[in-house]
Amino acid sequence: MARGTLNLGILAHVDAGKTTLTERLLYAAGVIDEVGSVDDGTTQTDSLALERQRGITIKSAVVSFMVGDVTVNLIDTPGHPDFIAEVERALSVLDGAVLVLSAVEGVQPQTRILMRALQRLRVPALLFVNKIDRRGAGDERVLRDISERLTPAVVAMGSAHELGARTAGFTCWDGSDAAFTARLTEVLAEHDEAIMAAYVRGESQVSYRRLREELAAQTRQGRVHPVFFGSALTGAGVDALMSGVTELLPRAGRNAEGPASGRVFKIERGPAGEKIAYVRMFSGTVRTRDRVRAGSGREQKVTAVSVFADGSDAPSGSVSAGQIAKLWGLAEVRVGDAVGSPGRQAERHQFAPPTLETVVVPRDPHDRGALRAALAELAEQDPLINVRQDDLRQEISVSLFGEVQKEVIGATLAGDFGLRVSFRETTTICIERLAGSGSAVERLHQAPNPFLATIGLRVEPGAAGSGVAFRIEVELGSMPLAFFRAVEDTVRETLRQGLHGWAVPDCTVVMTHSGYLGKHSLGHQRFNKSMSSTGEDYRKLTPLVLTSALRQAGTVVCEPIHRFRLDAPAESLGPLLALLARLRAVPLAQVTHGAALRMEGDIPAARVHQLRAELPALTRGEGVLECAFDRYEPVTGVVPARPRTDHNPLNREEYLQRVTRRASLTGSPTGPSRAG
Ligand SMILES: Nc1nc2c(ncn2[C@@H]2O[C@H](COP(=O)(O)OP(=O)(O)OP(=O)(O)O)[C@@H](O)[C@H]2O)c(=O)[nH]1
Ligand SMILES: [Mg+2]
Repeated sequence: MARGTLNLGILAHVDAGKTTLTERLLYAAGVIDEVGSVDDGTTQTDSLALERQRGITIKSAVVSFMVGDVTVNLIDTPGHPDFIAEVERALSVLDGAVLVLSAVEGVQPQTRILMRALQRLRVPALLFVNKIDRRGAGDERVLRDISERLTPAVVAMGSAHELGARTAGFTCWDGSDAAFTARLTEVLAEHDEAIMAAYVRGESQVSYRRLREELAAQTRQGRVHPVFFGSALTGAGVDALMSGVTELLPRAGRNAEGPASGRVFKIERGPAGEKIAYVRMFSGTVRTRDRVRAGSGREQKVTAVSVFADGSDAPSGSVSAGQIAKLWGLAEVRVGDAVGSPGRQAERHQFAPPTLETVVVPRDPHDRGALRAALAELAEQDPLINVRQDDLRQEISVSLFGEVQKEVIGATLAGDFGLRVSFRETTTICIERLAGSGSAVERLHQAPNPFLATIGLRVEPGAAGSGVAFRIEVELGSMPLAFFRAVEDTVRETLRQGLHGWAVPDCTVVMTHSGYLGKHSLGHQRFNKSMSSTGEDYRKLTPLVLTSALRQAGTVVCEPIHRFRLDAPAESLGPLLALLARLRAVPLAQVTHGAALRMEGDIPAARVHQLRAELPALTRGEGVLECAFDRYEPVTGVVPARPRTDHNPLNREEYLQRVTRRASLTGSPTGPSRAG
């Protein structure tokens, strides 16, 4: 039995070499006899047909290998920003990570975004500067770039030589290298008083063994990041990295006795369409035939367990704390769900949400039902696509991070579901922010409230990224809990479409008034359902009260803004500035180095695509653009509105007609006969 497990993520900007490095690590560990190639479509982890065709990773994949007595479960993640949601899901199950950089490109936008997430979550990470064999590879330059733009708490673990040549290699330093021990002392002193004292006295009396132990300790706390150099293509530096992984990164906790608790970070469908959930266990054990709760759903029976061990996964009767397994039988499970007891709270989103959306149109109108089912299945694996059905217009839309994701969704619908679709033009997803506070009340038996419920709500602005908070200011005993829950659920649902049709993501909603009509309120009369409050009353009245409160507060439509970085020939500056102005982009800084121009600035997400399209013509094909979401800002000029897809509580008369007509059709007690 293995002595420990390490769940290791490989993260990087697109194309840095994660999948190639994964291949190398598997080879070094003896799992494969031949190193596969991304360019030939023969790697272990880019196993989807689409990944092999395109040479990029789209979905996270798990492989496993043994180093000594440690089982390393490696999660190879996609680097393309359109698939950042995959990285987010992987992040929640990692014990450690290798953040890969390219020795040629250095720190790239996604590298910074990933490093920040690793630091926030305190995931210990080693850095691997890959591609030292490529022409233009640097070592000192990349190290400086890392210290300046990622973190100063880094230690190079050795030196690269013959940079830029096929023969490029990496040699680890040891205790005999004075510059190395001096650097270790300097970095480790930051969080260790004894080392600090020695450092200040200028002594070198701290033993190398002690420095190494302290390096491991601080790396495991995510305070220091050891840096390795190498080439995934030639294998240079890979053994050193492998030793670093086992020496410096922590093992998974092994609380096998506690209550079963795990998290689903990936879902796939087996050959027969059966759902397979990838789960990392944090405590306890799940066995075949156990009934476990997944997410907020019912308990479901686990029908099979396959645990990742040496190489790939193998059938097993159970999975315990620290391990990763595939579970069969959890029919209702969604990615991100907790399995068993919730244990860890669902992590908050680490990255910016998708800022684009598009309408998916089946080529054959008869496929609408099948398309809806297919997208629902894709949403189980990737909830952030946020499939929305617009009943009024008979349209289905999805959220997107970018155009590549759109192509992948189209190709997946065609390849896996036999559905041919087209997409409408991609549009930006705005949000609404409250301009102030607002409140509203509707009382039982007081016209124009046709429902048997009293609801008062106050809305207050929330900080960016804080989410929707629901608070109750009335006494909890003042009405049945189910009614409070109905109000809260409906509040969250209603806030998906604010006054202009965009979601209101950050605000506090306070319930200030409550009231209901119970079956006993009518004294001697027999219980009469049509004269007592039901959940329906609260669900139907809440949107009216909430939109009144929102109206009073007022909302401001905000659009997503990206931060861009652009490299181009200096001579294209004039035309570039003209283009940027036309695209409402704001240059913030620009420097020219000889014939090279570098510029940074802000650009509305809606215009990024156009900039990317027009750049080559302006820069003789030499322009390189990097963009990443930065923040939301109030829209200037014409405020874009999104048509509502619900019963539209903004128009009270129409809303009442809709909800009451529907109710009477379905025979619910909240029909007009009762309201009247
Ligand atoms: N010269 C050189 N090329 C490399 C090295 N590592 C990877 N490559 C090449 O870089 C390209 C991208 O490699 P991948 O391994 O797919 O990179 P990735 O980070 O997995 O890419 P995504 O998963 O799509 O983000 C491929 O053409 C590789 O052959 C290296 O060390 N040296
Ligand atoms: Mg890859």
